[in-house]
Amino acid sequence: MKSLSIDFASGHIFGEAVQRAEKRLFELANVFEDEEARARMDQDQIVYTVELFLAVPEGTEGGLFWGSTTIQPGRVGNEYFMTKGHFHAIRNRAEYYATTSGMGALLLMEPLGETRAEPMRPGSLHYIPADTAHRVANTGNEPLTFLACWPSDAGHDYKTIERDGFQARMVEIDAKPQLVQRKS
Ligand code: S6P
Ligand code: ZN
Repeated sequence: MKSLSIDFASGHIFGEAVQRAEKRLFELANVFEDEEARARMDQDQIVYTVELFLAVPEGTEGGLFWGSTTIQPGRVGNEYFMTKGHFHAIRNRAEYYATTSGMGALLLMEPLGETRAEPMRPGSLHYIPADTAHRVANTGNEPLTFLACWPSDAGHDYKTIERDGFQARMVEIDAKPQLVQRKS
């Protein structure tokens, strides 16, 4: 196998086969509650970066993928910068997240919408069960980096989240991160 390494201090992964993708504000239309605030911000601003090592072709049964995500500190209105969030396309595929630096919250949403948050801090390890949508918010003042490992056939269903959103959002209230449930 070609060389592949992790710097555990920073959480970044390195190697010829590592792919890198950036998500900028213009790619996150309608993700945050305050869409007008997002539209007024610098659209080229990077919200998060993903480094990926796909050991086998996507969709292969029985393999594992490895990734590292860094979310910049920032907010859209009072809502913290966060990932788009997704269910896995094959719903019964689980995943691990492990935080290397920064402070954040892992939002976990069950199929009927029940949403909880697990605090992320350096060293925190998170098991994302099957059938659970996941999204991470950076609630701190520095970049938040976490490692991820998931099955190579899991796939991503972004459409359900684009349509329905999460039932709760991580927002800053009185200078503190709080999980606010959507009024239904
Ligand atoms: C993949 C895994 C992560 C995310 C990444 C970005 O299953 O959960 O690598 O892809 O954190 O989040 P998102 O929601 O934009 O894919
Ligand atoms: Zn995932």
